Amino acid sequence: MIKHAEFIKSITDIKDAPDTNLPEIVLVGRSNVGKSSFINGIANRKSIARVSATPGKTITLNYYMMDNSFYLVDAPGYGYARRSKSLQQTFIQMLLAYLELSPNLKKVFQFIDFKVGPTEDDLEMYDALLEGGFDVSVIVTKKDKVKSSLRSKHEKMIKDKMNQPEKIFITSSQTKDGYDKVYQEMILTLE
Ligand SMILES: Nc1nc2c(ncn2[C@@H]2O[C@H](COP(=O)(O)OP(=O)(O)OP(=O)(O)O)[C@@H](O)[C@H]2O)c(=O)[nH]1
Ligand SMILES: [Mg+2]
Repeated sequence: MIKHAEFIKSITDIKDAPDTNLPEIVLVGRSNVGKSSFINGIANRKSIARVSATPGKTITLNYYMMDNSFYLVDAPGYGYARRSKSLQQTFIQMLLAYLELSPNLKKVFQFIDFKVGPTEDDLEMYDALLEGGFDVSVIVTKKDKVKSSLRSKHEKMIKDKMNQPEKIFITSSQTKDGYDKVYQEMILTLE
């Protein structure tokens, strides 16, 4: 697991990205799906990344350096209805610019809520990422919120809607379920 995590910087313009050439993994998903919580969980830190019960907490691209060897990049979520259309557009543009212009981007983690399942926005983003040729892993969050008797049904529903993703991890930031496997997947990025 991650031994050392360090917050490096927040940016809104991709030209301000760190110039250290370390590989990057970006976290993409709906507001409130649990992207920032995932960073805290995998880094074993209570609040290196800011988390909130209110959607819309993350509003910049935030670089976290893991074990001095790669970055996790936290991004603002999409699909937060109470945000103005123009602000939602601003965040989407920022993410798209990042995806297009980051030479060290190695992998995209697409986040999906286990209880909610993939939304229209999620499926649109996921398809666009595959279309764009990105290496995408699906990180399903909040496993603990679904009763164990319903979990296999939810898992099947998500896999069916997403057309059987090649790489999919069912996780919980509460119990750390699935984190070992996601960590292994992150390590592959460095090879
Ligand atoms: N029960 C449970 N709650 C979770 C889990 N992951 C995240 N949460 C909760 O979900 C809420 C949103 O989490 P965040 O990590 O802030 O979500 P985000 O995707 O970063 O949201 P934005 O910054 O708005 O894009 C918080 O109240 C978290 O505590 C999980 O695995 N289980
Ligand atoms: Mg966040």
